[in-house]
Amino acid sequence: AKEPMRVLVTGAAGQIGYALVPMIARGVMLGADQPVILHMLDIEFAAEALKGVKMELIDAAFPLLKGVVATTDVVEACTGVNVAVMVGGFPRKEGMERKDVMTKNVSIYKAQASALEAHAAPNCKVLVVANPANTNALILKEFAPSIPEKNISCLTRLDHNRALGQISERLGVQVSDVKNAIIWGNHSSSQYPDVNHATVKTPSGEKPVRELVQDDEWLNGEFIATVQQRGAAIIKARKLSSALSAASSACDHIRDWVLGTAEGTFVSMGVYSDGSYGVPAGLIYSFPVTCSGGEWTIVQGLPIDEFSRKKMDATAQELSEEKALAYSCLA
Ligand code: NAX
Repeated sequence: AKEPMRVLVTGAAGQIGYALVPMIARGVMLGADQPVILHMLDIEFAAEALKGVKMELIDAAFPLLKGVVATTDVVEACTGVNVAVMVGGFPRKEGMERKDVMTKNVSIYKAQASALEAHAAPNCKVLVVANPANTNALILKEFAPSIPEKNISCLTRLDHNRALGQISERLGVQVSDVKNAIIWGNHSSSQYPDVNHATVKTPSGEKPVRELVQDDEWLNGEFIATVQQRGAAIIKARKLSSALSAASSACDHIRDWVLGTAEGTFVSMGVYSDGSYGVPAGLIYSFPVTCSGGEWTIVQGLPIDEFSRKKMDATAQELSEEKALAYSCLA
């Protein structure tokens, strides 16, 4: 039998946490043969609710779940973890300045970076979900210099999955037959959902999405806007932000990272830019990646047209500005 893996979920008493922890305990994230020990962190304000989540995890009698740590102590939460999913953060409330929200999150991610660096298992893989996800991940990277940069990522898989979902709805095909969409850049409305390399499995082989949709105006307009604005549309409908889809996508992100992507398939991950595709190095930017042996690699050599170039640069520009803002909040 495999040794249990320790998985940290911060903000575990929140909405996404509530959807995510049972998925992890069922093996959706790390596989049906992988026992897990859940580490759940939240703040004092949510400590009672967190206890309730722990009670439910016990009540669900998950066969793979070998232990639950529910705590408000960041050191206890981070100790020995192999995977860290950072969902906790300070949300933007109505009337709040961007800078004030950034200041709160910078201080949270700086402190949690230090705790992970000092106490997590060697080679711990980190996924930041909490917004601003790319910049929180960058702060975490900067303040945990001994964690290799290849181990720090942010979630854009939800946006990626949204793009696959929109194509599947439009064409009336199974979403599992659609692949290789790309989310470039920031997990924000400046992201660029790109289907220039996306394909659909058909009885006569794989066909490019553009060839099947035959409507470039829709693909270059409404499709992009729908994916960019999907989070807001969910809030409007549910009066709450995306939770089950975020949790499921976080599992997809970690599963593919740890267990590998299928041959010929790439996925989107926010990772530390090495300058690929002319994206400034030193940003956490969403790229197309393949994963193997527990490591991601940016897909190289995809042709980029002028339309894409502009959109990729615009979202990089926004990330550079966010980075500058984050640094100004450190002072
Ligand atoms: P909730 O407000 O329901 O939950 C957040 C939880 O984090 C709360 O229980 C809160 O007490 C806790 N928390 C706050 N500060 C903390 C700290 N310092 N340490 C530990 N826990 C702390 O939000 P929820 O809907 O679960 O969303 C969580 C985050 O995910 C938000 O930042 C949200 O913007 C972000 N999202 C990111 C997505 C992505 O694709 N990257 C999509 C979904 C979501 O919007």
